[in-house]
Amino acid sequence: MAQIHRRTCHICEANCGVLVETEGRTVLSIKGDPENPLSRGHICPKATALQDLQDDPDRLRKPQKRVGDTWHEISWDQAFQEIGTRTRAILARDPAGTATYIGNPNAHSYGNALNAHHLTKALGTKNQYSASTVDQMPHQVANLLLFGHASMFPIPDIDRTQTLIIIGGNPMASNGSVWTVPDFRARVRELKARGGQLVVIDPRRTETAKIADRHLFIQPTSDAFFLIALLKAVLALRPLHPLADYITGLDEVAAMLSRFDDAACSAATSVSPSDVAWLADRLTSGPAALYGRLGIATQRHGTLNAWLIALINIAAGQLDREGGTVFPIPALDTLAMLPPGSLGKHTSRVSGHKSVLGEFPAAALAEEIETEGRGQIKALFVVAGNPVLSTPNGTRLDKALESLELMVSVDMYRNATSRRAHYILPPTGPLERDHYGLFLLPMAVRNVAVYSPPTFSRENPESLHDWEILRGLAQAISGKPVQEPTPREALDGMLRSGPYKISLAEVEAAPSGLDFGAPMPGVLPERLRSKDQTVACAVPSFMEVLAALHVPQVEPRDGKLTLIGRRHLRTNNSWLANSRRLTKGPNRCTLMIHPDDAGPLGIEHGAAATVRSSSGAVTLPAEVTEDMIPGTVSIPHGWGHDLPGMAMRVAKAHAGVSANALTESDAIDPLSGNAALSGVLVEVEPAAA
Ligand SMILES: Nc1nc2c(c(=O)[nH]1)N[C@H]1C(S)=C(S)[C@@H](COP(=O)(O)OP(=O)(O)OC[C@H]3O[C@@H](n4cnc5c(=O)[nH]c(N)nc54)[C@H](O)[C@@H]3O)O[C@H]1N2
Ligand SMILES: Nc1nc2c(c(=O)[nH]1)N[C@H]1C(S)=C(S)[C@@H](COP(=O)(O)OP(=O)(O)OC[C@H]3O[C@@H](n4cnc5c(=O)[nH]c(N)nc54)[C@H](O)[C@@H]3O)O[C@H]1N2
Ligand code: SF4
Ligand SMILES: [Mo]
Repeated sequence: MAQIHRRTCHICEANCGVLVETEGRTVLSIKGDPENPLSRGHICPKATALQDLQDDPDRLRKPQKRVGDTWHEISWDQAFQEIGTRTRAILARDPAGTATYIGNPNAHSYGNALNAHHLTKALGTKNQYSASTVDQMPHQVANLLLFGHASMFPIPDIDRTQTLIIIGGNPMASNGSVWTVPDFRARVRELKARGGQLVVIDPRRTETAKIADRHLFIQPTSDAFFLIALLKAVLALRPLHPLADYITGLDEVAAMLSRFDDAACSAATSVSPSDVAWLADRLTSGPAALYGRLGIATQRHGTLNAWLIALINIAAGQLDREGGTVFPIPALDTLAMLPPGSLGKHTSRVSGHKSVLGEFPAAALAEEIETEGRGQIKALFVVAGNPVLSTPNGTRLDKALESLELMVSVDMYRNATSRRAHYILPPTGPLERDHYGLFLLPMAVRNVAVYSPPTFSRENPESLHDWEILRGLAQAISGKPVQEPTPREALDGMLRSGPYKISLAEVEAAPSGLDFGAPMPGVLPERLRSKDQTVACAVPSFMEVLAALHVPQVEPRDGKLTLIGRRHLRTNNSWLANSRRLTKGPNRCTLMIHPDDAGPLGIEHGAAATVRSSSGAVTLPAEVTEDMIPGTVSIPHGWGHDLPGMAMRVAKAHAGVSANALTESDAIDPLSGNAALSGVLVEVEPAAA
């Protein structure tokens, strides 16, 4: 008999409600859940990939051990026992010789999020790496130093704003990031229906730019100078605007900005002073929100950009305001659960990077494996990550991984990274586990609580959930079992002590979700976690960087072009590469290039082009398009699935090339350790025949 299960799609941050129709262990269909108060029936094509992932014959179901180039299926007992013994031997020689890399899907699994620390604790390692430093770390550093907690993300109040300005984000493809905003398109339609406007600032005319009222092209990585000009313009419009008494130091920042020349900023960014003035007017004349995302974060000035965006919202009176930017009050409060975040607790061995939120830059992982001496990483545990394809100069990292004495991947595929592992430990299938949007509901456009039980029981009774694997590894290494409530029990406890004092049973009784309404304005004073309960705008470390900043001269680039990335609706980083449904259609791993650049270089639409940087070279088809700003080219990341030893047949047939063969591991935002993925200088030429 067919059955309908209500659950949350955990693939991207949008957390859409889905209806999964099943018969036995067969999925008949996956549709949007119209009763989910957050997503209101919306889904994207990726939801159907849940089924592809669940049924994929290439998905690993048992622990794998590599001996030389040969893979063997082994029992869980053998896997844990051997990993424990080998890790202890390495630790006995050098207690600092191990490391972890925690990938993106950990943010989409509350079981992982609550248990990854058991592994790092058992290893006793300071060598912690994650996808955060190729992603949102700049936002978190700005949150920490402005609001006192790295997880205090202000989000645009899209459902009540009149002007939404997006810089460096493409929610039409990504469905939003550090902003849980399912059904973005419909929300924009509603914004326009009430007379509001969407403005996009991006070096590419993106899918989001195409539904916007205005799109302004901007030179990649020049954002800080645009944001400086915009902050100046906003301050000039509202010189006497009374700020809340807990906001201090904006005048100090304003004084520092006066030395930046508007005309020079405009020349560097390609955004005209009149457009800056128009944006400042929009930001100060009604409910409005400025939102910046990945494009402003993954560059050398990432943290400065995140800070300036917050200051613009503050100066325009749009922080903690209805229709401006707001702070949700989630049913499960991450502010209570997570420490605020620390800076500079540890220093990395090779390049002396300061740790940020207890992590070193993912860009520095390769050098810590390569460089001999005490503290050299000899054992690496990768949990749900694919850093060979997702971190800068992945080719260099790939080589480094080969030299490890022990590498363990907790992953369901033998992919670009896990092929280097000695052990791959696969978790239960995606529909065999429960879900709660622990890290994502706190950034949602409505305060909701929604829990999904597993749709299926474990296909194989011996298989383990990720959290059980993490605890198993911790026990195998430390010799001590982890005695703690299960994630489900912990969830219940956290919900009960949370802002709405509800039990998990009450949440489960509403399978499409409990709705606590739109985020309320005016909550910042009680949410603030800074020591003196103020928002001190003139953050000393940021002011120092600002003081040393100079508007770059626009210089000829010796025929070089600037590389940026992009996302497509039918991918999710690298982890849906083996989905039959999502890989259908035209090749999406192309080099986008403006006709003005393509012409003189002899690059033709559809023909192969070779792109070269100081890290390496790739060859891929050119897509000649006026959607790019001239001088800039774009390659999506998460591709390059034809490496020897991989076992992903669908992915191999649609391999593409890795953008991170071109990015550079020494390009880092010094304030956050985040990789500067945007702005790599490349040479482009027709591929040799
Ligand atoms: N050039 C460039 N590089 C980028 C970006 C960019 O825009 N441009 N974006 C960056 C961003 S934002 C991110 S977040 C990173 C992502 O970086 P990573 O997290 O390192 O890479 P993913 O491609 O997300 O790989 C996720 C891995 O987890 C596995 N996986 C999926 N679900 C599960 C699960 O439930 N359990 C377990 N155990 N494994 C699972 C998948 O098989 C895959 O191997 O990439 C970054 N890299
Ligand atoms: N379909 C799909 N959805 C996803 C993912 C996916 O891979 N596919 N990945 C998920 C993850 S892990 C994340 S973190 C989010 C990211 O979500 P978004 O932040 O929306 O990320 P992108 O779509 O990469 O958009 C970044 C934009 O920045 C622009 N950009 C690049 N360089 C610059 C620059 O220097 N300045 C400015 N102003 N803009 C620049 C790019 O052209 C691009 O339009 O998406 C998530 N959702
Ligand atoms: S938008 Fe994200 S959460 Fe919603 S269906 Fe698509 S992948 Fe799933
Ligand atoms: Mo990400």
